Order: sequence, then structure tokens, then C-alpha cells
Amino acid sequence: MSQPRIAVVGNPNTGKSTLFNALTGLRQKVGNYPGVTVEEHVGTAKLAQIEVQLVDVPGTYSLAAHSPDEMLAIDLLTGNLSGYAAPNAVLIVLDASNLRRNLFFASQVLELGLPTVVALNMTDVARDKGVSVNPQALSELLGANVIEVCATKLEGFDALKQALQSAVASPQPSSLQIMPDVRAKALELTADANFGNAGRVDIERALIDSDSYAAQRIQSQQGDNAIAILQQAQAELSPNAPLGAEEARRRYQWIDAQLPNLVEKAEASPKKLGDLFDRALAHPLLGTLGFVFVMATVFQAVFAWDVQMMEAID
Ligand SMILES: Nc1nc2c(ncn2[C@@H]2O[C@H](COP(=O)(O)OP(=O)(O)OP(=O)(O)O)[C@@H](O)[C@H]2O)c(=O)[nH]1
Ligand SMILES: [Mg+2]
Repeated sequence: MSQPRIAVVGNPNTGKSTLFNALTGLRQKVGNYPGVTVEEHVGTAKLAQIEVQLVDVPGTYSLAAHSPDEMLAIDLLTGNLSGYAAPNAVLIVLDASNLRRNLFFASQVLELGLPTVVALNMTDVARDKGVSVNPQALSELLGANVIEVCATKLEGFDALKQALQSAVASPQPSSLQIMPDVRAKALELTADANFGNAGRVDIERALIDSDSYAAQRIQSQQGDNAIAILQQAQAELSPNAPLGAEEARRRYQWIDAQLPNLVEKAEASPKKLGDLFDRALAHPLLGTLGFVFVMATVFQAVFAWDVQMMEAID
């Protein structure tokens, strides 16, 4: 039997590749996905009892794809990429110091319904900012195992491997739903002959965003009838605003309602000298005075101190 596959996804710069490298070591290969110029990074990770294949998916802020290469993350996760079955589980990497923005994409991925583990990374950066995230509360909210890690310091890896192992050995599909009405409509349309064999997630993304690559693909593969049906459904689901804007509004409303239970902000740790300089130079008045001082010194140096300087050099 081939090894179970786990896709590593998340916003850009959250530490996915650092985690992927630490978990797979040298047992990885780089290839290219068919049809798009995106590198494919696959490696083998040894968990407690089994070995799994990890796929390092390029970072993305949203599942709203506007080009074939952006569509890659969706196709990988839905098993829509030729030659690739859907992964057995997903590892979402979150930047703990930037939870609000990271939860947008995480909520979209969780709605795909795959068994999911969440790595709460950058816990050291969050700590320096005086931010602490409650992993228990986050786990309850997302309905997924949340493991605190620090990828660069290899902290939390035993617990992470354990969680990945359970996600594969006894998979529990994620059940988070923030847009149940859109889901229900998409499911209904999968049975509509106008949509041929288009998948639920593609239809859902095309419903939400009519400029998306998912919508373009449905148009080219299923034709104009399908698009007309999508437009009517969009108008019914969100009569006052485009459904894409409604998606952002609903997701952030959900996130903002939960954030106070998830994040605690202590007084930031004592400021470093560099932070104090940064703050002074970014201040409207102090920053302007600093700029004037630097420019005046340069001006003075060029016009009044030039002779002395040249003599000193001679
Ligand atoms: N302080 C700190 N830095 C980290 C941590 N994890 C990763 N980094 C750093 O964050 C930067 C980005 O890490 P990557 O692993 O390249 O992030 P990525 O998610 O793969 O980024 P993309 O591939 O661009 O989406 C690197 O400089 C890492 O060394 C962490 O837990 N703490
Ligand atoms: Mg990377």
C-alpha cells in the first residue's frame, strides 16, 4: 500500500517549509506539477509508527484562485489534479502572531471536510509580542487538533507527529461550516446535469467568486448554462452584495467574535532599543524632526564642512 499523504498548507511565510524540512529531513524530492510552473515538494516523514508522505503546498491567503497556479492548492486538496488523489489529511500551519488573518484561510480549508491537524507555529514571535493563543480554545473552535510548535527551534514536534499519526490512522473529517447555505446550494448543483462531473468544491468556489479560476473552468468545461445557473444562485444567496464580499464579511465576523476567547495580550515584554528607535522614527512629529535633522546635517556637511573634511583626508 502506498504511504498516506498529508498536505501542508497555510498563508505565505507561516513556516510551512521549515516544518516540512524538519519533518522530512533529506528524504524529499522536488518536481513540477503537471500543467503549471509550480514546484512540487514531496518528502517522507517518520511518525511514531508509520511513514507518511508530506506535500509542501505553496502558501496562499485564500481559496479564491484567479489563475491555474493559484488553483493548485484547491486541486491538490480535492484530488482534482491528474495523478494525485486527495490527501488523507491536511496540516494547516498558522502564524500564532497573526491569528486573525491566518484564520480566514484556515476556515476555508477546514470547510473542505478533510481530517485536519493545526500547527500553531511562530509561538516565539507571538510571545515576544506579548500575545498568547489558547490552543485548547482554538481546538474546540476549529474542531481539529491544535499543536503548539516552534518550527525553527524544533519545539512541539513529538506532539505534532502524534497528532498527524492519529489523523491518518483514525481519520475524523472536519465539520466546520461557516457558509452552510452556500454548501447546500453547491451540493444541489452537483446533481444538476448542466454541471456534468464538476466537483462540489469547484462549484462552491465558482458560486462565491464569479471571476475565479473555478468559475472560468466551469464555463469552459460545462458551458454558459452552468454559468447562468450560478449567477441566479448567487443573487438568491446574497441579494445585496457579491457573494465574495459576503464570504469575507461572514468569515471575519466569525473570527472577530471568537478572537477574545482565543488570544490574550499581555503587556509586551520590555522594549528593545531598536523597537524604541522604530517607534520614535514612525511617530508623526518625532519622525519628521528626525528627517529634518538628518537632511540638515547632510546639507551642512556638504556646504560648510567640506573644506575641513578634504583637508583632513589630504
Ligand atoms: N521565529 C520564528 N521563525 C520561524 C518559525 N518558523 C519559521 N520561521 C521563519 O519564517 C520564515 C519563513 O519560513 P518558511 O518555512 O519559508 O515559510 P513558508 O510558510 O514555507 O513560506 P512560503 O513558502 O513563502 O509560503 C523563515 O525565515 C523561517 O526561518 C518559528 O516558529 N519562529
Ligand atoms: Mg515554503
